[in-house]
Amino acid sequence: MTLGGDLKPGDPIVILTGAGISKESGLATFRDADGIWAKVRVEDVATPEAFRANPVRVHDFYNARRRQLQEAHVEPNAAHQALARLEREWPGPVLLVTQNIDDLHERAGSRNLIHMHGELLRGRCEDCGTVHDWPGDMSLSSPCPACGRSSVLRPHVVWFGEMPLEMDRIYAALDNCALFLSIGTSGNVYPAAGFVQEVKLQGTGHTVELNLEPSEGATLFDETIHGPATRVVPDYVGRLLNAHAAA
Ligand code: BJW
Repeated sequence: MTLGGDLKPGDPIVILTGAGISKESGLATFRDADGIWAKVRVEDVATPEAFRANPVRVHDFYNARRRQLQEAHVEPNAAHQALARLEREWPGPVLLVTQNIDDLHERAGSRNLIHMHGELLRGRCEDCGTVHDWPGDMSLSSPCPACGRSSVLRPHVVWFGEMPLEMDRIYAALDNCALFLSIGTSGNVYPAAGFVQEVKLQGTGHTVELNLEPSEGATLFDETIHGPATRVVPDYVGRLLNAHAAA
């Protein structure tokens, strides 16, 4: 078997990324010992119930993360850049599905990208449904730019119990892909954690995990590569492009 299974130039590739890919850019993961959930409780900030009960606390949590994301030292790293390179140079479709709400993939140059858990730099009006770019702080007194009402804006993110975004497009791509890469995710949160099984059940894709350590679902993958994303992702992408350029 060649690198990437029986992958041929032009075959479709789907990549799933999680918080681990942005860790070396200075953004915390969720479930590591120094992660976000070690400092705040999920049920206080990442459910619709938490937002209804205490919108100020939830806005404060996302405002702080929005400010941090725009600090000068937070930049795409070599792993984000390698995935953008893969999209540019692979002679077939490459769909990048990220659970991350940061914008580091876009900044690195990825274009065929789905933010299945939403985007930190956007806000959504719960009244008129309009989604707006929102780089600054958000509060109860921020009026919706479309309908003008206050106390209706929320972060454009997917909380527990809510439906992730663009699932039909994601499942169609998973069912048709020849290679599925899962990068920097612990495999704790569904539906993303079930994507590897979807590829195995519905499709014929070769599945590879690239993560710092074995994830919850590591044994479900055909191949696992463990190490920091800034090392293992550029290395894997380089080998994949070289192998198929030489083929
Ligand atoms: C490195 C590294 C380095 C570190 N290099 N790697 C019971 C059973 C099954 C499911 C459920 C259940 N009860 C409820 C559910 C559903 C629920 C769920 O999954 N709960 C589980 C906790 C059990 N899911 C939902 O509610 C979702 N909606 C849903 O299911 O709708 C119904 C539906 C069903 C079927 C189809 C379609 C729809 C919504 C989930 C929303 C998640 N939201 C959050 C927060 C919002 C965004 C934000 O604030 O940022 O999204 S939670 C948080 O976890 C965030 C992340 O995107 C998500 C995943 O985390 P991720 O990315 O995996 O991070 P970590 O920290 O967990 O892992 C990082 C990894 O990186 C680690 O492995 C490290 O080792 C590694 N790493 N440094 C490489 N340098």
